[in-house]
Amino acid sequence: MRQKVCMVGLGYVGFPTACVIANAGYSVLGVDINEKIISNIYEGNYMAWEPQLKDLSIKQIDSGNLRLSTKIESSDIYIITVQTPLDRDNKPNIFYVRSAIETIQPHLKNGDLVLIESTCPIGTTETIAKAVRGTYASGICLAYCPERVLPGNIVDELICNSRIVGGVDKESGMQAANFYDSFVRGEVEITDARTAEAVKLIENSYRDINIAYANELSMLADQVNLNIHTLIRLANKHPRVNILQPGPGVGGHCIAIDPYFLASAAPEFSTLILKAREVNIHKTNWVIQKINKQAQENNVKTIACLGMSYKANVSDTRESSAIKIIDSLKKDFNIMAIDPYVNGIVPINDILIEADMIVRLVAHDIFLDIPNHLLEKKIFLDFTGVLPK
Ligand code: SAJ
Repeated sequence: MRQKVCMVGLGYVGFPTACVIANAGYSVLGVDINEKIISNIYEGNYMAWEPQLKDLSIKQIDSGNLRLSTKIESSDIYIITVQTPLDRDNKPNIFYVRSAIETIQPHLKNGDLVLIESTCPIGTTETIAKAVRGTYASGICLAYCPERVLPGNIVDELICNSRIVGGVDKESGMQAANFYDSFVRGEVEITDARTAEAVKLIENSYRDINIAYANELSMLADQVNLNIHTLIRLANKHPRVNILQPGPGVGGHCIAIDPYFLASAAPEFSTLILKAREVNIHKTNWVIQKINKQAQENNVKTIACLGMSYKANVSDTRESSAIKIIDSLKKDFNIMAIDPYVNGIVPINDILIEADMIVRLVAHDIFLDIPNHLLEKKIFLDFTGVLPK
């Protein structure tokens, strides 16, 4: 008989994962407490920026392999993909993971497999395993299996990326690996749950630290009148140097968040990790100051801000630096914020004509080829790290 999978949380990871698993032949129930998400999925306008996802989801829903509901049903495998936000004091909050576990608990039976994909502080899965096995069936397998997908290319990355599966014991690791092996083409490597939790956090902190270096260099270069694009391009010709691109700050729900999860394990040994966060946050404030200064010196009244999402070619605005910048500029200037992914398609050229100043905050493809005549007699500032044409 086909195995039944219950995907708890249909966010930007849970929904595409549910589709990919359904496509691999499992009978999948996608569950979310937010009815709006479910109706958006049925209407075909959920995560519209992900190539392949719409076709894949329609196919899986039509075939009956993928069903959607606000209620959990008894299954063989449960995958937790709910959000794990930060509290005000930057402490990880795993309320939604705990609550998801509580909701599935009455359905759990010996032999079931529970997989946690949500980003978690080190030790979470072991603590949950003790509670679940102690209260309910001791024969339940549990593993922490972080996702590594890059928004904008999720379906391919879900299938092709390698995976780490961290079992709370040997049997759990084996069961989890067998499951992911059935639909992932990349390598699936078994480790323990705490290591798997930490691996996810060090991957994203690594990227945050590297972006912080690029962001710091961009401010330093500006101070000493050097071109940051030329500097990075030339430095990257060294065979062992690969500096990333500076931007208006780091957004999204992963890289701007996960370093705090990692640092919470041992703050006294997380100096560099937390400093990188500070640098990336400071970069956003630096951009705001830069725009303000230029605008005031040139008596600017209307600024067109290109981009609102947290990165190029997606509509996700979580932790978006562009939004922070726009909100701050709104206090002193007339702001026209344009983002086809976030506030719909607008006649960009008409808007640009009206602006005294144009600020590019997100490198959406559509913003990369602004005709030169629209920029003439305008102040044009670019903070996307994209090389000027
Ligand atoms: N950014 C820069 N300069 C760069 C690269 C990125 O300023 O050179 C900025 C982006 O504009 C954006 C932020 O960093 O604001 C994060 O974007 P991203 O594309 O680096 O990463 P995410 O948050 O979309 O996805 C990351 C990925 N992690 C890594 O690359 C290590 C992804 O593989 C993870 O699955 C995802 O986090 C996650 O869910 O944790």
